[in-house]
Amino acid sequence: MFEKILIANRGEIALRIQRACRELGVKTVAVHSEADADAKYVRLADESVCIGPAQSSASYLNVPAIISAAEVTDAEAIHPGYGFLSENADFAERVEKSGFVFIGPRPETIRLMGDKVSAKNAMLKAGVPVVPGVDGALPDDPQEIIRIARSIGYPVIIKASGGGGGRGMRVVYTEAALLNGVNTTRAEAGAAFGNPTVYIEKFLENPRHIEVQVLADEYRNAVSLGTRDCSMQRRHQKVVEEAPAPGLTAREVARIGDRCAEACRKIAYRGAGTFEFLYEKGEFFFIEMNTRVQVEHPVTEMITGIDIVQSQLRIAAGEKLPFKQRDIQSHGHAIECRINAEHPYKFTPSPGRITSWHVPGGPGIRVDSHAFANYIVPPYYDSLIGKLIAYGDTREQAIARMRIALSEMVVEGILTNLPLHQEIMLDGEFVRGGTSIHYLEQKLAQASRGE
Ligand code: MV4
Repeated sequence: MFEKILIANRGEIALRIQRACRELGVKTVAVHSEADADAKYVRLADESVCIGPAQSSASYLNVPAIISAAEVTDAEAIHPGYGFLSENADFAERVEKSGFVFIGPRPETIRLMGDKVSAKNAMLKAGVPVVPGVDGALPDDPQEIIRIARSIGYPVIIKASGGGGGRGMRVVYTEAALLNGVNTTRAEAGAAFGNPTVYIEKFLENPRHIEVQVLADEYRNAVSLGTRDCSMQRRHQKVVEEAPAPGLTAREVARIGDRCAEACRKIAYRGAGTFEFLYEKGEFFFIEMNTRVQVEHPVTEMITGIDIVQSQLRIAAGEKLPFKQRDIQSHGHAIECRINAEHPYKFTPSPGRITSWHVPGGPGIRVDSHAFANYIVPPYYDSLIGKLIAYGDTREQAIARMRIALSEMVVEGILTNLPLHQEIMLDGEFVRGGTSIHYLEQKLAQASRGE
């Protein structure tokens, strides 16, 4: 195991990674911006280095400053967390070229998955079900484009190969709108990602967003840790996640999980990863792969008992996975509410001083947060101030515990989305389980019309 690693991130995930390090006896170096100098994860780290001013482009995205911090502190490896540089293949390469271990997949794998056309082709080849379409990038010839869209059938969705996570896509319902749609998406993609390549898929109208967590070591051992349902989202920001995805049969979960694990072996995947699927009418369709630890990883940890962040460190240190697929069992149900510093219904950010902070507890409750009373939520970064996770033997029990936890939680001085979470946990359709990716936006639109 490493003696010391550098954590190239901030907020709750910086603290989460530190906790994994502490348990493994690994020393930690926190890097931070000027705005985060007094943060909890900076105080708790063994060492800390200021890497630049508040804005992320000058600090948490400042590659030379991060590499220098690793050099001066003698760190052996760098954990990128999520967001920031976590899926930047050039960064991973720079880390390795500088003689450090990147705690994540190989740079080539990150690059493969960052390009959505190559990711989809790799998955198709590896036996993972993908959204019906025509594999590969869309050609330039307008007649060809029209022919391809006809063969798929309308509506179709045009996606930028350099996009992902909801950036650079456009739905087209008729042939009349097709070529304009393609040209506009190309132009936007060229400007936003420096890559005008687009591809086209059948547009699934009312799917769920279900993902599969995997772990793979350097020796082509790979396991699936089951599913998560992340359909409760607004504008591509997840609000509530749960594991396992409700309503799926054990056979379905085992089947898709095995496909993902097999794909990991085929592409020699290394580390923790997530296969994102759209799920509609009993079928899974791959859309993207995330090559990092995700915000919602705790729900999978709760139902499998496996520490995903510790696993990342062990894999990066060259250890073999200590379990086979048959050793992995899922028990009970876990739900995560993302607590954001924002207006609960307008969603405008609400940075500032937290004057009062009380977190819930009791059986099955976990709180992952870097916040505390008198902490000042800076205005420069995302609004996530913590995650409330409730575990239960059944989904009903997890929901019941989450309702109680939400009622115990007190955050004063800033606005939070706690009231929205209270409402979701009482929502009849949520309680039933299996709502689509459009459910929350529809519910919010109805509420704002006073229905
Ligand atoms: C789709 C889709 C419907 N059909 N692809 C949005 C994020 C990116 N990861 C892929 N996305 C979608 N791709 C086809 N063929 C609908 C979405 C989508 C979505 C997906 C997951 C979670 C939230 C979403 C919200 C709107 C649209």
